[in-house]
Amino acid sequence: MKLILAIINKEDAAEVSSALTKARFSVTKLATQGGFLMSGNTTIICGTDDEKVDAAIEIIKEHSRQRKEIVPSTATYGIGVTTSFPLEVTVGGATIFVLDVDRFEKA
Ligand code: 2BA
Repeated sequence: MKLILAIINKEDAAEVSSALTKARFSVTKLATQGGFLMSGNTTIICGTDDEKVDAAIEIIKEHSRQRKEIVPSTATYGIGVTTSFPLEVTVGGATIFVLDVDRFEKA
């Protein structure tokens, strides 16, 4: 068995989760925050059989869009002047980790 952790944009979360559920995967959604942008994203947890991992990842990819986010950035020059300028960052579609599950029980 494997555990899929997929970090996705919170705007895609409902669509990804319902597509996985429709395909009979069990899903838990966590409200999370990215360390770089410090903005909310969603982490989907999905435990599934090894042979179904690729199908779950396909569904996640299909429903996660890449987005451009603008973040404020600053630069300091030798003369002691600091200016701020917008920096464009490409986020997502999905950042996916697949972990081995040693034991799974429902008590
Ligand atoms: P954030 O940490 O808020 O990062 C948002 C986007 O900012 C990233 O998109 C990447 O394009 C950029 N970025 C992140 N760290 C950076 C840095 N140190 N310098 C320059 N640019 C940086 P994604 O790579 O698509 O990541 C989206 C979200 O997925 C991340 O949100 C984070 O919550 C998570 N994530 C990505 N890689 C991860 C990893 N290796 N471990 C844990 N979480 C990860």
